[in-house]
Amino acid sequence: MNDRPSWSDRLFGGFRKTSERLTSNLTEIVGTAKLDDATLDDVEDALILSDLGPSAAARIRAKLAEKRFGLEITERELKEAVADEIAAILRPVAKPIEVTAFPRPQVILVIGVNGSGKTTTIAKLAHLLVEDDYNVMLAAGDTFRAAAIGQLATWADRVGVPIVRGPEGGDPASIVFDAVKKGTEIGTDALIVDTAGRLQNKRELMDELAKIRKVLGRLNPEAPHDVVLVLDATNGQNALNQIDVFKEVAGVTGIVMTKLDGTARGGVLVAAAEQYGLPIHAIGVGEKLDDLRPFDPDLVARVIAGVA
Ligand SMILES: Nc1nc2c(ncn2[C@@H]2O[C@H](COP(=O)(O)OP(=O)(O)OP(=O)(O)O)[C@@H](O)[C@H]2O)c(=O)[nH]1
Ligand SMILES: [Mg+2]
Repeated sequence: MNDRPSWSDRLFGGFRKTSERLTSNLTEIVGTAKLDDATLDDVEDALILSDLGPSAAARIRAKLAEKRFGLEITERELKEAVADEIAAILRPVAKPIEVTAFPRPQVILVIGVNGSGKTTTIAKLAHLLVEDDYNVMLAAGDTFRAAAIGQLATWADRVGVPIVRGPEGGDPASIVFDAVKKGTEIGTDALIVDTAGRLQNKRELMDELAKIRKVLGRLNPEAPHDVVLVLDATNGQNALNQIDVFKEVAGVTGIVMTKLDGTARGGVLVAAAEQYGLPIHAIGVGEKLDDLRPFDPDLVARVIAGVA
């Protein structure tokens, strides 16, 4: 009845581009026997070409040099060693969202540029939390487009969670305020707030978030507890630039990387981990409800290095 590829097949799909490029390059490099400077240069180049970014590449190179310089190394050993170093970068940031807020609800603000996958990710995250027995509520804070409210409402229906919505063009801060009040009344554990993607106007985004924070502060000074940036993994380097901007403008507390299927440039996950060190809560590998999950850093590292 379900002939969709499994979660792990889809995960492999998202890292295929990165992995194929990296492993074919590593395969060419080895055969020169000893791990010397020239070989290390080639390894570093291969890592950069695979979207892992210059700083992760430099770190992995340094670790390989520290542990194995001048030693003979087989292709398999090199790939295993690279996998170990990638895992060391990913492990500290692989942190699922935890619902710990007291008082409830935990307010999770979801931000990102247009089309990065915010609304779909909210639905998937809600589903994940519902499966963990949390009471979840959505708030339609993207009042910019009429269709956005309807889209979130459809998802809320599918997931089976309540939604608080206002009119098109309404004030997102007042919707969030209403949602927190209602959530408090009905015992919501996690309130996930959709927002409009408007990177083109930083000022507007900053003002809107400041207003949401101010209004929330009256109900709960700790809120929003999470400011989750949704990134589209097919955007490569551009996704990293978005971290820079949103970190500064919106005080991002964690990342969800989505569209890690098909044409994704999965290596960017490692680049993001190395350069920013922000928690990466989950990865999305498709448009269905069960397509978002926390990730296993060791498995992802092995997939990227071609030893899974
Ligand atoms: N392949 C793939 N597509 C995805 C994934 N997540 C979201 N999408 C698709 O990406 C498109 C945009 O997703 P939305 O969730 O509407 O993005 P958004 O950030 O809310 O967009 P705006 O509200 O316009 O800012 C939709 O067609 C989604 O189905 C994913 O993990 N994989
Ligand atoms: Mg949306």
